[in-house]
Amino acid sequence: MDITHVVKSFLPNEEVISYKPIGNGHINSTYKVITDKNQYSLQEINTNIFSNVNGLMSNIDKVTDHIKKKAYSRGEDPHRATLNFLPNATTGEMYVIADNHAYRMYEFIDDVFTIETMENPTNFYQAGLGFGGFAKELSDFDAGQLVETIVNFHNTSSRYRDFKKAIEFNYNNRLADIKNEVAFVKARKDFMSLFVNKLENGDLPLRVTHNDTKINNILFDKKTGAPAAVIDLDTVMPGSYLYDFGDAIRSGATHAAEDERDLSIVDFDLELYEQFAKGYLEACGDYLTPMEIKMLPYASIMLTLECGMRFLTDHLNGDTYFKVHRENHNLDRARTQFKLVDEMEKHIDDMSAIINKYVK
Ligand code: ADP
Ligand code: GN1
Ligand code: MG
Repeated sequence: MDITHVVKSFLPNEEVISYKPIGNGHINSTYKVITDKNQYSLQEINTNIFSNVNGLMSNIDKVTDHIKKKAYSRGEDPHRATLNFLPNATTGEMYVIADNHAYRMYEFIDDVFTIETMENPTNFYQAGLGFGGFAKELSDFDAGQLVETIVNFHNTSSRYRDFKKAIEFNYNNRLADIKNEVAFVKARKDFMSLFVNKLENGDLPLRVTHNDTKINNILFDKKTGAPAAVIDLDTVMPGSYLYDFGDAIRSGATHAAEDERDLSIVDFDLELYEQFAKGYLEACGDYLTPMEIKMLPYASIMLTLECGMRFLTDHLNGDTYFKVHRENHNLDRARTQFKLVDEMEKHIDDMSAIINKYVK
């Protein structure tokens, strides 16, 4: 698809030299754009999923502004510390609607790398510093300023209700082949309300969180290996620190890809877990309440179970939410997540011991 005219609507005075799709996100489509003057990311926002583009971009504008001001006051480069979006040249808005799609553009950050599958514990320690740093940066940001871009996003009980509906829907009788996976989820129904209840009764505080801390959503500095910027900010909204900690562990404390078909190589690596926990608590441990700390070991299980259940739900719904690239892709993804949950459950005491080791 030709996106030159979209780029031109943001940058009327620059010539597009080239563009190519980048990243492996399941929701939006991202392109790297090179013009005669600079490099950018152009992103098509999936408006079936993010229906309130105005609210979403207003969230991102406020949050990135907050992070930029802090970076600036520390003498750091605000153009590397977070994403810098371009206003549309015609409308002045931070996005544009073209050909029935919503697009936004932001500066491409140079000399960084991203990681799809974690291999090096040092990188995961740095990711802990990065995501913990993000929590710290936003600890004084008023959650009331943000809209919920996806309602009940990490409400695991509500996700379970969606799963039950998908079982009824049963696209193409897919249920017939996934009895074990369905039973695996159902056996954990009661656990799913653990955080939901505590957030509702005030035992857990509401925070400003990222909510999609997959390890490919952080940029690392090529020269130092240190975290540069946390990206993919569509789901930044009120949430719990437990979500961000848990989702990073889900995606990073394993050597296997999220869609690995050979389950024998899907491992939960405690060494990786420890390195992330160390970095995370070093960065924001002082901001956590005793209840958040107590719940941290359960966070990885909750977020991995929830994600696996969401993949299975989408499989049962006929693959309408996550992008799929092969037959049974969502089912393969669900299976890796359940294998991880199984492994994590066996190591709950080890996870608690690690958290206690790094709590100040
Ligand atoms: P998606 O929704 O497709 O996951 P992301 O915002 O996470 O979109 O971007 C996808 C990938 O593109 C990232 O993992 C990263 O490798 C690269 N990328 C995105 N934005 C930038 C940027 N500003 N600077 C450098 N790389 C980027
Ligand atoms: C989606 O967009 P991406 O790929 O970073 C999803 C996350 C899931 C993740 C699983 C808005 O994230 O919630 O954890 O896939 N994002 C949305 O890989 O649903
Ligand atoms: Mg992403």
